[in-house]
Amino acid sequence: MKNLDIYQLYEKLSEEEKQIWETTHRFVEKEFLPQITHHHREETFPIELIPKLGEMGFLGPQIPEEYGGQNLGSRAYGLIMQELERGDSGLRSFASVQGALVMYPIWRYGSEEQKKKWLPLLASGQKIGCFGLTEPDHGSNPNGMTTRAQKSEHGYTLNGNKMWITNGSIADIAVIWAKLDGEIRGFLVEKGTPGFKATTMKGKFSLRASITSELNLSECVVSSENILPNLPEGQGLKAPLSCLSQARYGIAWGAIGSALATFHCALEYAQNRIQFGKPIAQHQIIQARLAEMASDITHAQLMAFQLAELKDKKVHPTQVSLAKRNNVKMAIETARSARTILGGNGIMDEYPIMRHLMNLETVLTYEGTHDIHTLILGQHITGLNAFS
Ligand code: TGC
Ligand code: FAD
Repeated sequence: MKNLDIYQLYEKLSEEEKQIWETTHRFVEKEFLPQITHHHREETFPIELIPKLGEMGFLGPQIPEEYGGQNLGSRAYGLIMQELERGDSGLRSFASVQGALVMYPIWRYGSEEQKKKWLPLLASGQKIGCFGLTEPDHGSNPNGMTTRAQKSEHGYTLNGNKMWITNGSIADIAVIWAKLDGEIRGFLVEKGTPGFKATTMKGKFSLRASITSELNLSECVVSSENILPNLPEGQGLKAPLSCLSQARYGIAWGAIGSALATFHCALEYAQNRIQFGKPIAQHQIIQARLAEMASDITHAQLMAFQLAELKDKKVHPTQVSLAKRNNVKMAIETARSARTILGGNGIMDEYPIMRHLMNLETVLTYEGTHDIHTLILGQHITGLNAFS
């Protein structure tokens, strides 16, 4: 397996972690990469691979075994995300949404019945989930959401619209965040519930191998058993934000995978492409680019390894923001530099670079934009809140 490990960080991995890392890598190489160009061109996701993703243990790996997970440590979880995103950000997104944004809230805030009913099915990939927080008019500021829940005779009636929802139109279950008497609560909305509609969004230049949808809830009635009950009163946005922390952590590792893909592609190309009578890798400016990439990737790896240790003990959301922000920026800059090294060939889908570069424009935006994470850090440093 190609890796970049100048600081010998991966030598710290346990045998189990190494095995998980290598197995994920092999799976992506053999089963996913041969199909990605087709799916990227067609704007489709390889849905037939979903049960396999479950079988391999990529869906909700940190969920306890009694609910179908593997109770893995944070470093093993990170390595899975790294290798999935080395394939494509859309593949990592699928696993992030299923594990961090659907299984995690059900596990953390759901009833025992909800956990027993949904978690094993989601872990095995027999059922697909989505997470509806963002709305057409409320992206960076989800607290302003206008989706409403009202207590009704048969349970709760939901009204509102969600936008940019990964897996929305292929999902069997949607975790919908809505305000009930002014308080943000989570609801499980099953596919086929009258008044619930999911429409696939087409025309994305980024994350093309991932399904993104709009959700419409119009007088949509869910039963009383479909509210996530274990969400302490007054938590407000804290509950959905706690899910985002799980997914942002995965992105911090995933971005390294994307950067490794573009770095190795550029390195191999530079070693073989002859200009002015020698491999371009022998020209100083190309070496400078490769050195910059290697240095930035190493920096990101150090952050991810340290963040994994913190996450297994106690991690603060700001620590997650720092790594998501840094590592995605690192990956997009690495991809841009790699694209330059390939010259004209860099824009062709015969190579993975342009696909990663386009994907990373989304990764830079979702789960909190780069600038929102800058302001989260700014607040931590100055003690002053730029959002209010
Ligand atoms: P604020 O007052 O800062 O926070 C409210 C309460 O929540 C606490 N908190 C968190 N808790 C857990 N995890 C986090 N990450 C947390 N961040 C904040 C906070 O301490 C506070 O608690 P308390 O006890 O003091 O009340 O809330 P705010 O309304 O000012 O919002 C701040 C802001 C802008 C940082 C937040 O709204 C934000 O993060 N916005 C970005 C929105 C976002 O990331 N959306 C993502 C949607 S999902 C998605 O993109 C999925 S992509 C699919 C894929 O991953 O593939
Ligand atoms: P806006 O919030 O309108 O931001 C526009 C610009 O203004 C950005 O540059 C932003 O940084 C800036 N800005 C906003 N507020 C401030 C401020 N206070 N100070 C300075 N600058 C500011 N959401 C889900 O809920 N579930 C999903 O599964 C999901 N999947 C997604 C998949 C894709 C492909 C994409 C593109 C998005 C997805 N999202 C999902 C939504 C994503 O989280 C939002 O796009 C993101 O939070 C930004 O919201 P917005 O697009 O409305 O941009």
